[in-house]
Amino acid sequence: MSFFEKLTKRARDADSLLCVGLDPHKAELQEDSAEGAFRFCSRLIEETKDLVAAYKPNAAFFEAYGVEGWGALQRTLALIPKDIPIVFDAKRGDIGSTSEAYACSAYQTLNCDSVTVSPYLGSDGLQPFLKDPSRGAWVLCKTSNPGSQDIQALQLPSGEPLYVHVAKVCCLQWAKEHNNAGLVVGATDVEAMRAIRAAVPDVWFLSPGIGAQGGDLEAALTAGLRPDGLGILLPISRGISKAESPRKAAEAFRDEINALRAKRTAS
Ligand code: OMP
Repeated sequence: MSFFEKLTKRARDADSLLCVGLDPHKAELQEDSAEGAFRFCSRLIEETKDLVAAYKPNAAFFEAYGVEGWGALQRTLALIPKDIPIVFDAKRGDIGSTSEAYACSAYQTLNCDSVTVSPYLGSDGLQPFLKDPSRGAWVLCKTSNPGSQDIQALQLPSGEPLYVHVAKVCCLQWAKEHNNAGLVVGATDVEAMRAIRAAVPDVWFLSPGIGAQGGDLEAALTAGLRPDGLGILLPISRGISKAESPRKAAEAFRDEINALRAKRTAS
């Protein structure tokens, strides 16, 4: 089964486009240690595993605890049920031979289904993440932070913004063989999302920015959902982890997303 078939199946089976982010920020932990990070993630997974389409652990928060942190990441990954796709958020990408090692780490050593990657080193830097159809790469296209305007939005001589070019070249050329590239398109810039959706109508988006970053869920879904009611995975970290009841917060996000999907597919 290809990575995007697995994601589609899980999204349909769970009736969810919600991706819970596993970001053990030091300030949110009961105990500032790798064990504290593991417990934080373990609680989130336990409370939300029937509600999610995917989980997205961000490597940074584990690496911050050194070798014990890496162990906590591996123990966290082992708690995730096999039918739930994992997005390893590590924003990899290097020269081809180094990307081979990064891909081995994400896919073989950690056994994650997908990884976030930068397009900046070009096609040879991305190929190692794309050669196995059962794995997927999420290419940074238009990120959710304010600084995404600095370079990603530059206008090319063709008149199109760089992020539209990245979307087309990565998905329609570099990942053409297995169709296993998705795009990171922040939910905070709906104009960009609309333009990218027009350029690549079928591609899955990973769209952070809802919750702590203040993205507008309805506007994002209107701009980015595919007509089949799929095509966007919405990772939310602090908006869920900081809630008094992460389960209730995750349920509320999932239900709100589904209500908007229903409205959109009915129209
Ligand atoms: P919250 O803002 O707490 O929901 O966290 C967002 C998560 O998504 C963090 O792990 C970020 O590193 C990540 N992220 C973005 O916020 N913006 C992006 O454009 C891309 C990512 C990402 O690749 O996941």
